[in-house]
Amino acid sequence: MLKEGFLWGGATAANQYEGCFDKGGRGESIIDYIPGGKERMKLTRSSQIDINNRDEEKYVYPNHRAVEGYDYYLKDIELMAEMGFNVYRMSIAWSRIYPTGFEHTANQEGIDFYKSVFEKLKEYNIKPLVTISHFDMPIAIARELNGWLSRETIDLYVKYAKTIMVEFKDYVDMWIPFNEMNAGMFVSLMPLGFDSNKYENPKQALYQGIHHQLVANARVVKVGHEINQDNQIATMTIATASYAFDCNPINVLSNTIDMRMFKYFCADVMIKGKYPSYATTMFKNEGIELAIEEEDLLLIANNTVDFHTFSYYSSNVVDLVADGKAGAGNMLDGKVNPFLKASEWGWTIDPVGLRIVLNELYDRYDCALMIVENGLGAIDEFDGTTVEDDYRIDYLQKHIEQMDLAVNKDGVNLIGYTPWGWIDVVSASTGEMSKRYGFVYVDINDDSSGSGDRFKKKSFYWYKQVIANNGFETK
Ligand code: BGP
Repeated sequence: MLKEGFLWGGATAANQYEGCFDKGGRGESIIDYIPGGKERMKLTRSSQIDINNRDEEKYVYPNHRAVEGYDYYLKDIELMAEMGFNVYRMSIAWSRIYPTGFEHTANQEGIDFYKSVFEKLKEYNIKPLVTISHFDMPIAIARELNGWLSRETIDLYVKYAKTIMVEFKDYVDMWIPFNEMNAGMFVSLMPLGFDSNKYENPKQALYQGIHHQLVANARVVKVGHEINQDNQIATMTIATASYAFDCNPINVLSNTIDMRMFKYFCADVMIKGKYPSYATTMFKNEGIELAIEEEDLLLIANNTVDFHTFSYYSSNVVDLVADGKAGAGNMLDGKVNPFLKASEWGWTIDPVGLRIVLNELYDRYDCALMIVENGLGAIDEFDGTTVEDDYRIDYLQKHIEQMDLAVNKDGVNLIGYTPWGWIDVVSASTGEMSKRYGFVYVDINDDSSGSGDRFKKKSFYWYKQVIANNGFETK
């Protein structure tokens, strides 16, 4: 069982949940130009997304409607309360607050909308954990400044972050400036607001973008602590478990080196307050020259985060020597692990990997940890009233058991758990609705048709019981 006061809840992001992309004075966001469908990542990675035009004949844009959280939130919060949530990880849509990002005054309708979300959460004693930027920059910043490639974006972002931290001071004291900052290393458009492949040195472009985010993160930590000294501000990265395929030292070494840059680099800078030597050495060796101003490093050193949050879905296998079969996962496409099964989308299911990651992170950072995304994307058979999702219960139960072991056998300081898409939302990597994670089924299809009605799945009642018991006994 987990500690008294453990944070139990669920997670969503504005761009995948709210929909209503043209309501409430919201400006257009980068996600409004990214089509849905299995080809989404391929299109994004091969520079085929046009951020100036939509091709509505050829593509669907499922994030426009998403699951209409903008209209349904009051009812949805009641469902969270019924399950016993005491935390809700959500994000604010930047373009609801500053429609283009360049305005000097915030959009009052956007502020009012989130105030009413927070009021409702307060009524049920559900603590908001707010992501400030979750893959949805205003499109005008992407078009005019190339998103995070430009240093000017830092000021626009800090203005936005400051506005919401002041406006929502009475409601929110847990913040995540950036969702999965290390995602930018694999696909730059959504997290960074520009396509790194269009630059002569793509790696240099993306690390420059990440540097600007790291500076912005430090500025938000500074400002956030000034606005409210109780504010707790966190990193958020993808934390996959990663294994060498075998004991061939070449594979072991390659796994260590790959993971250092992917899994740790962003968190190392935000938690330890400096660029690690493995990164600066890699930059030097690969001819990556970043524009870093002197004050940046001081700012980063003096404004480290308060805790570390991460997503965990699957694990990865590194095999440089044998010709292992290719697998899939959250951003990483390693080799297939012969000991593990995978989801319908090929993401390896590895609960023990979660315990490994919890231990690795706690050993490395010695700070409070929170799992802010975890879950199984699966095809649900909806029978008109519910879904018998035993496969989802099985996945979550096994991961919660490993959390328990990490806490009670290994001594990890884990403070909370918010499984991804507690209610079905549009998938980030494929834009599909049919890749469902929720305890609550939403009647919306891949082409955005459907009533939008909500139905409790079997896992809804199961998770309610888990929360009521504060986890379960593990041996
Ligand atoms: C993470 C994102 C989320 C979420 C999740 C599941 O990378 O932070 O936004 O969607 O992955 O991924 P998917 O929706 O592609 O299954």
